[in-house]
Amino acid sequence: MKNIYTTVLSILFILNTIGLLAQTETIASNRKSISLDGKWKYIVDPMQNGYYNYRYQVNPNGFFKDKRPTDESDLVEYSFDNSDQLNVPGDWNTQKENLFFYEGTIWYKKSFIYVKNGSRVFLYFGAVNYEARVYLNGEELAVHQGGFTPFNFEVTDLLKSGKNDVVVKVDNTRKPEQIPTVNSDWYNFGGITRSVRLIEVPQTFIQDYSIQLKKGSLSEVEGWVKLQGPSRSLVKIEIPEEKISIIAQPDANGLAKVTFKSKLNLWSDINPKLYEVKITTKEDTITDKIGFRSIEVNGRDILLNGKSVFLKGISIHEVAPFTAGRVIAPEQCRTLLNWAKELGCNFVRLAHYPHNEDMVRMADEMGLMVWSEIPVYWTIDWKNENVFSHAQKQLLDMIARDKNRAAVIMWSVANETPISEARTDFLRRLVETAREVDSTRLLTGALEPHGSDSLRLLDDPFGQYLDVIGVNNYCGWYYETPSFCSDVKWKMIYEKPLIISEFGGGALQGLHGNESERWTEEYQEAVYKNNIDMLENIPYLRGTTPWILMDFLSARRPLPNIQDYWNRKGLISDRGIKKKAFYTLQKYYLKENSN
Ligand code: GCB
Repeated sequence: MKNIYTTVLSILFILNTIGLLAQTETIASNRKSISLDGKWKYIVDPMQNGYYNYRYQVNPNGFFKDKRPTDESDLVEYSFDNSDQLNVPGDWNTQKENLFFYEGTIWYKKSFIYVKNGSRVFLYFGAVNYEARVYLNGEELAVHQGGFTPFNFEVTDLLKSGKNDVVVKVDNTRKPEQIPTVNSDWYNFGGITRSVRLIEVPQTFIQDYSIQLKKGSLSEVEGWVKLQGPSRSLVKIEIPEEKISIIAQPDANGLAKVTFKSKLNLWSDINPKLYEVKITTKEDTITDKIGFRSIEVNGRDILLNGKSVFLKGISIHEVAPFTAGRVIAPEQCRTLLNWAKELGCNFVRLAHYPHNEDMVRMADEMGLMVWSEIPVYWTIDWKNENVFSHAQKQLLDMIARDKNRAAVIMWSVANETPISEARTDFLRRLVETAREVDSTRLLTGALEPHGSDSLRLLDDPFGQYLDVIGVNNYCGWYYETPSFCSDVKWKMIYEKPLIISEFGGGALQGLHGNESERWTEEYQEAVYKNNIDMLENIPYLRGTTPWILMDFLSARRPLPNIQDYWNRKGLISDRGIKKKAFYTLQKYYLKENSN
């Protein structure tokens, strides 16, 4: 077997040398930690005056120095002390009315007391959208880009016993060379959107681990544990419930490989069994809850633990019910996933970017299989090698965080990207990257069909690299009217499983009329009924994730009194009220259960 850990390291090394990675390698985050969540002071800085001087050169005495006037004549034109506060985690847009449409820089500051105790300490961010420039006690640590993946820095030497200050310059300006780029159909929520923590570890600690069933096997577990630090003591991996206890010897790089056979109770949507897995070294212990399952394709079938499965899914944005903002609490994840369960789902598409870790862990516990994706969305700058590296890094970070979650059965590398040679090459390389670091999951992407309205043809050349073909198709919404859709036929050039990864239409909850009236619940219901008729005529269909569970904010959707900057394609309103189409899809999934 290829040493996947070495592959990850070499990719990270290449990224590092071209200056795209400033943070230390991702560390496993399921550890006790000191939370830095709560109120943070903030300064809105649309001119980036806290970073550049009047000649637009980087100012060595920017806001990160957190200066205070030394006497009454001293000129200091900012003050964290006298500034207002924002909640972390949280987007700024839905916390302050005047920041609703704000895109640009905001400086965050948090003071905290720390007592040094000999541990190594990492400053860990769940996610910051989009660019985070992080300072500790006035020193710049590094810059991180990408709004949905975690990052961390070792701060052992910079931390003081007593009062410490973290300052973060957060910038959510949309730019063509970013992932996503300037154009998307979801809200560009800015801010420190996920938790911030200090993680204390011993001098040599368990930096990361991967423990999963070996590809193609239902009984062989294969994985690795990576130590960081000087000591190379033995590593013990235990699954107490199965009386499994394995000892492994780390190599000079701290990598200990593990394989063992056992008749495990396998994870599935019907039996979401998670085992407590304990990893111990002389100095460190980490425990996790891990499920074991296999996922493969065979011709046009998707096999979960060797048995064909139909993916009854729904697409979900990481938007909280009732608040309109980003998800900030586990209960909000639970509400969303409970709705998916009520709908009859065994599958969720976490669109269009990696959702927070709680969401994925909860899916693991609830028996919901997951499609997880990176925001390679619409029109990316395909020919720019830096953009590719950036997309690749987001993909690697997503996989690094969730590789031990049985629920995640497929990685998606793209959504609705326009066909060209450069784009197909870009996406092919992403697929190859994912396969190198994770051989156990399926690769997918949401493509677009061609052909006529009544015969949808799937021949996108990118399909050749995927295990499962996803396709978005808005019959009855962006083309034709709902009644047209039931007779639409499909032709796909690939002998692979197909998932209709999006269909749907908008409805303002509570607006009623006849089914030809746009924006009524009846119109949306007709879109669902007729599209479901169409689905039932596709023999190689292996799942669907209609668009979308709940209404979500989108600055592209201004229609007054209907949208008011909401995409209304939710089956549930932002106030948690189910629309008629919810029950149409629920009925279809109930029927699929009895088939
Ligand atoms: C799509 C996109 C999704 C949009 C949706 C829509 O095809 O993938 O991000 O929100 O259509 O509502 O138009």
